[in-house]
Amino acid sequence: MFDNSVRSRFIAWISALVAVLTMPEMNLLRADLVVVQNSGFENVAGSVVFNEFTFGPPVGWQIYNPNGIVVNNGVGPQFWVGTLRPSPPTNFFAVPEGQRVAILFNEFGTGNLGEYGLSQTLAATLQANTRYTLEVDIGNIASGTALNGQFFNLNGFPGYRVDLLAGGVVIASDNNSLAGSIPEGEWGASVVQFETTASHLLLGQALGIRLVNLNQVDASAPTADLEVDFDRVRLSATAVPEPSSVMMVGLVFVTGISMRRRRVWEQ
Ligand SMILES: [Ca+2]
Ligand SMILES: [Ca+2]
Repeated sequence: MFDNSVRSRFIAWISALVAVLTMPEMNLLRADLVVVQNSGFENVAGSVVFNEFTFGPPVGWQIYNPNGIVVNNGVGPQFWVGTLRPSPPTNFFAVPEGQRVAILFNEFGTGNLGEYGLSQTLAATLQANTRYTLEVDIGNIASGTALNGQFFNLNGFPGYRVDLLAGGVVIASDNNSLAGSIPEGEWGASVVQFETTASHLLLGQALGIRLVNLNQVDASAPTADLEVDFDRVRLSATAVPEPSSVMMVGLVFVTGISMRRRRVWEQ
């Protein structure tokens, strides 16, 4: 059993350890936000504006179109990539950030033709000994009538994926983990985490983010249009101590404790 004196010293050592680990000079356990351009999709310069919608990729983002199905010209199968300025409670009960959200929309009859989405390559590069946390709000849009009077059946949810990339290679994903848990008209929080050690093949390569509509027909709503919405993209990087740093701090810690205990016993 520690007496009060030892307990107070123990607490002092724990406090000192925490202070050391969080010192800026040590660059340990400190989360830095990584710059994501237009992370809330409010900047739609250059897009086609139609009432509450804009069509075309929001500033800073590119259309991800691996199956060649996104045309965005109003002709043929309709796949619309752009933004929506909802008027709650129509479509959504709330907007996570600002006024606009990103939309990945395709009409009934074009489901199951493959995935598509938005992507962005960041200025930041993959760093060693770093924990990355990518957070995105995922929206399950509810059916509603647009300002032009057109009703959209948006029942169900076609599935989503959020990818974190380095050098164009996916290094971590949230593959539709929130499916079935976001009610119509509401938002869920997607989290993707990835941690590097001292070495990784893609260190120094540009980081990237990809937001995907899986475009899967929902069996509970087989005649609905298919849409996933996104907002509030955040990426943080936290330096994690190298094992050698941890061992050094731990050694100092244990040595300090044992010296303190020996002094107490010698009293
Ligand atoms: Ca927004
Ligand atoms: Ca829906």
